Amino acid sequence: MASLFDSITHSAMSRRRFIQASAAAAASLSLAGCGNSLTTASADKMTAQEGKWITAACWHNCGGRCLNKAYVVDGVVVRQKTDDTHPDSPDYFQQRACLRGRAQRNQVFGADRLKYPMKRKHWEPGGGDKSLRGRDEWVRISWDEALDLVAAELKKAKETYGNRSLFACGTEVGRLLNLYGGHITRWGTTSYGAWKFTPGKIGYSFNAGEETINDRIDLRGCETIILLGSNPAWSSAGSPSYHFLQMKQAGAKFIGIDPFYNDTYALLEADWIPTRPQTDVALLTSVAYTLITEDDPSTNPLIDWDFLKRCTIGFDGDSMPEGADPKENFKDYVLGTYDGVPKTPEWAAEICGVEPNTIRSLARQFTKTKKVAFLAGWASARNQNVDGLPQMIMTIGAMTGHIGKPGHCTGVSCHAGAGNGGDALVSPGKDGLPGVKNPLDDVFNDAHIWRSIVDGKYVYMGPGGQDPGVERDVDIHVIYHAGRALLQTTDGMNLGIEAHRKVDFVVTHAQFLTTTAKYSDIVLPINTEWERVGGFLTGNREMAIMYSQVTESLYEAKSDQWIVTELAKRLGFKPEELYPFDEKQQFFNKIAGSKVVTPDGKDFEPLVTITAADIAQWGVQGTPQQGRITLPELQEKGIYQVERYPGDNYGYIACADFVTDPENNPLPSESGKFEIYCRSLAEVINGTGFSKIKPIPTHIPAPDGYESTFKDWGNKVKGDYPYQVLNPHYLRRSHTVFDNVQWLRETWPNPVFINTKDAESKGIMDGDTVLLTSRHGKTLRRACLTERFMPGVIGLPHGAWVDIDEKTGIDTAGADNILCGSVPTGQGVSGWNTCAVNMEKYAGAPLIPDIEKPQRIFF
Ligand SMILES: Nc1nc2c(c(=O)[nH]1)N[C@H]1C(S)=C(S)[C@@H](COP(=O)(O)OP(=O)(O)OC[C@H]3O[C@@H](n4cnc5c(=O)[nH]c(N)nc54)[C@H](O)[C@@H]3O)O[C@H]1N2
Ligand SMILES: Nc1nc2c(c(=O)[nH]1)N[C@H]1C(S)=C(S)[C@@H](COP(=O)(O)OP(=O)(O)OC[C@H]3O[C@@H](n4cnc5c(=O)[nH]c(N)nc54)[C@H](O)[C@@H]3O)O[C@H]1N2
Ligand code: SF4
Ligand SMILES: [Mo]
Repeated sequence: MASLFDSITHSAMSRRRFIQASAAAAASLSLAGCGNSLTTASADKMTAQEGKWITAACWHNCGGRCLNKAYVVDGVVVRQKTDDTHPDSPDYFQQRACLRGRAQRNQVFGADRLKYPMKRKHWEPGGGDKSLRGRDEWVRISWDEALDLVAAELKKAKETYGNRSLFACGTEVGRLLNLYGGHITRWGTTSYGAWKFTPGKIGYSFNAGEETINDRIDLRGCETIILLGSNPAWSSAGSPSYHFLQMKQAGAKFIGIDPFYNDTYALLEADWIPTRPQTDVALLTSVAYTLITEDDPSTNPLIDWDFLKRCTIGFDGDSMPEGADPKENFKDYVLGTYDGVPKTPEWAAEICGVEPNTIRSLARQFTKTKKVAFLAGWASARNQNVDGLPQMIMTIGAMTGHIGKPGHCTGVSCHAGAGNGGDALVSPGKDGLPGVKNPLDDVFNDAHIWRSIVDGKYVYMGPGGQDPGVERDVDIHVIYHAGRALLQTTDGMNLGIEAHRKVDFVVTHAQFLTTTAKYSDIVLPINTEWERVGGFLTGNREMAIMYSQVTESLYEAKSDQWIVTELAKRLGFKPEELYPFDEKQQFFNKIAGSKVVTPDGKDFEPLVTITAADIAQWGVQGTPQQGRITLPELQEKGIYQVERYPGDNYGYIACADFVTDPENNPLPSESGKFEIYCRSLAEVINGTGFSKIKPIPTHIPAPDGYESTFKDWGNKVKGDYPYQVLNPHYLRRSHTVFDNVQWLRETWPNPVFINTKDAESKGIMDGDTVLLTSRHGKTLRRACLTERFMPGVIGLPHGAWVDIDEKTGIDTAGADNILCGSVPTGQGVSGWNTCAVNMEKYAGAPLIPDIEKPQRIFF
C-alpha cells in the first residue's frame, strides 16, 4: 500500500489530479476495506458523476468559524465551496471560509491518513526499549489486538500502581477512565493566559474577557481603535477582518501596539508602535504617567475623573479599600511618590523599547474626549508574569472612561469573537449525556505536565487551580492521548519527550502520525468529523453551523466513542454504562435543544421545528417542537444566522449596566467595582508560590523575558540568549492541525521571521538555515528577512510538527515548544508566547523546504 501512495505522491501529476487520485484511493480502499484497483482514469470518471453538496465540518480551534460545503460524489469530495446561502453585505455577512478550510478535503482524504491500528515494532509489555519512542518502525495490527493490548496495559497499571498512575487527555477517554476509577488530567490557561483568571477578580464579569467589548456594529462608531497584540487577519480568519474594515470605512483610525507589524495593521493602515514581548505593563504604566501628568480638566482633559470615582477602587489614596495601606495606590506608584521611581516614558522605554515621545503621543490618543476602543488579543497575556496585564488594560480604559458606552470599550478582541463582543444570539443544545465524575482530584498544570511525570512530584493547586500550591508525589505509568496535541502544544517539549520515554505505555487516537502519535507505542486510527453523524459548530455570536456526515469512515478508522466503548467492554463494563445512547441521539439532542434570540432581543426560543416524521426518519427518541427553521431546511442550508442591521435589538455594549448605575449593578469583584487595587488577585498569585505580585498592576520581569536576554542588565551586556522569540499563530495551521497538508505547506512555508538588521549583523541571508537555541532546546528554520518584526524580536510560527534529528538532537521543523520551557508563573499561566534565544547561521546541512519533505505515510 505504501508504494501505491508513494507513487501517487511523487508522480508528476498535476496537483488537481493528485488530490482527486489520492481522495479516490482513500475512498475506494475504505469502502472495499482493502484493494488497490485505483487508476487516475477512475478518479477522473468520478468527477463526471452526479453528486450533492453537503455541509462539511471545519471543526478546528482556528479562531474562525465558516460555512464549508463539500460536493460529494460516491463518498469522495471533488469540490468545496463556502457560504452562498444569502447575498453578502457588511451587516448580514456571509460566513466565508479561509484557505485552510477550503483545503480540508486535502487533509481528510490525505494520503497520510492513518489507515490501521499500529504498534511500535520494539514495544513489548512494560515498554521494551523506551528510548525508541519517536523513532521506531511501525507494525500494522488488528483492532482486536490493539484494543486487547491497550485494555491490558490500563488494567496492569491500575492494579499495580493505582488510578493515579494514569495520565490522560481527551473527553471520551476521560469518561472511560473516570468510570474505571479515575485518572490524572490537566488544567491550564491555554488561549487566555492571564485573561483566564484575572478578569473575574478585577471586575469584568467574564473570565477570559470575551464579553468585554462592544458588538461590531457599535464599534463602527469609534474614532480611534487601539489594538494591542491583535492579528485577526491571521488568527481570526473568516469574517472579523471584514468587520474591522467596516470600522475603518466608517472613519476609525487604527493603532497597533505589537512587536510585529502584522497583516491586520497593514490592512487597516494602522500606526505601528513596536514594543517588546512581555513588556506591555511597563509601556502602559508610562501611558498612565503621561495621562496623569498632562491631564488638565479645563485645558487638556485626558482623564475621566468621574468614571474613576464612580466605577473603580485603588486609583489614588482616597479610593483604597478598607484595611489597605493608602500609600500602595496606583497613582502614587506611577508618579514614584514613595518609591522614588517615577514611571516616566523614559523609564518604560528601557524595558519596552518604545521611544518616549511615541509613548507620550500614544497616551494622548486615549483621551477621554474621543470615542476610543482599546482591544487586546490574548497573545500578550500568554507570557510569564503578566497576570496584571488585563488589570493594566482595564485601568487605562477606566482612567479614560472608555468602558460601558456606545463607541467606547476596553477588553478582549480575539479568536472567533474578534471585533464583535456579546453573548451568542444562536446556540446549539447539549448532547444530553450524563457526566461521569472523576473520583480523583489530581490535575497537572500545563506548564508542569512533563516535569511532574519526569520528577515524580507536582504542585497541586486545587480543582480550579486557584488554591495555594501544595506539593504531591505522583508516579505516572501510562500516557493516553485522545484529544489535544499536548506533547506539541505545551511548553517544554524536550522534557515532554523525556516523559514519553519514561513511562511504561503511551497510546494515541490519531488521524495522522502527529507528534503525540509518533511518540506512542500504540496508535489507534480515528475518523474525522466528515466521517461522523454530524454536529454543530459555533464561532461568532450571530450564527450556528450544523454539519452533516460527508463520507463513510476511511480505511479502518473509528470514532473516539467507538474505541472507548470497545475498551470499556474489555475492562468489564456494559457499553450503556459509558454511553446510555448513541452518537446520533446525542446529535439529535443538540438539534432539539438549540436556541435562538427572540426578535425583541430579550429572551431565547427553540431554533428548530421538529416533526414526528423527522423523529421517525432519524430513528431517535424525541418530542415534536415548533421553532424558527425546519430540520430539513437547517440540514440543507447548514447554517442559521441572525440577520443584523444598525439599530436592531441585538447590539451589545459591554459593562453598560454597571457604568450607568454602579450601585445597583455591582461587578463580580470583591468591592463590586473595577479593582485597580485588587487584593484577591494578589492573594491567589502570592499563594501559588510561582510569582510575587502587588495588588496593583506592575511590570514583573520574566524568567524568559527581555531582561533575561542580558547577563548584566545594569550595564546592558547581552547574555547567551540575546533575542526574544515569539510564536504568532500562523496561517498554514490551526495550532498543529493542517501542518501536514501539502497545498498549505506550499502556500505558507513556515520560515523564521528575522529583522533585516539583526540578520545582517549575524551574516544571515534570506533563505539561509538558522539555528535558534534557548535554554530549553534547539530548532532549525529557513530565514525570512523582514522589517515587520522589530529588531531583537524573532517570529517563529506556532504549531509545527516536531521532527528531531536524532544524531544532533536538533528539531528541524521549527517547533515552538522545543524552545519554550516548562516555567509556570502567576496563576499557573503558560508563558509559551515568548522566550529568550540565541540565533546563528546554521553550519550543518541546509534545510529543505517543508513541501519537499516526505509525507508520513504507512501501509
Ligand atoms: N509555544 C506556544 N504554545 C502554544 C501556543 C503558543 O502561542 N505558543 N498557543 C496555545 C494555544 S492558544 C492553544 S489553544 C493550544 C492548542 O493546543 P491543542 O489543542 O493541543 O492543539 P491542536 O493542534 O488544535 O490539537 C488538536 C489535536 O486533536 C486532533 N483531533 C482532531 N479531531 C479529533 C478527534 O475527533 N478526536 C481526537 N482524539 N483527536 C482529534 C488533531 O489531529 C490534533 O492533534 O496550544 C497552545 N500552545
Ligand atoms: N491561523 C491560525 N489562527 C488561529 C490559531 C492558529 O493556530 N492558527 N489559533 C487560534 C487560537 S486557539 C487562539 S487562542 C488565537 C490566538 O490569537 P492571538 O492571541 O491573537 O495570538 P497571535 O495570533 O499569536 O498573536 C496576535 C498578535 O499579538 C502579538 N504579540 C505577541 N506577544 C505580544 C506581546 O507580548 N505584546 C504585544 N503587544 N503583542 C504581542 C503578535 O505579534 C501578533 O501580532 O488564534 C486563533 N486563531
Ligand atoms: S477560519 Fe477556521 S472554520 Fe473558517 S474555514 Fe478557516 S479553518 Fe475553517
Ligand atoms: Mo488558543
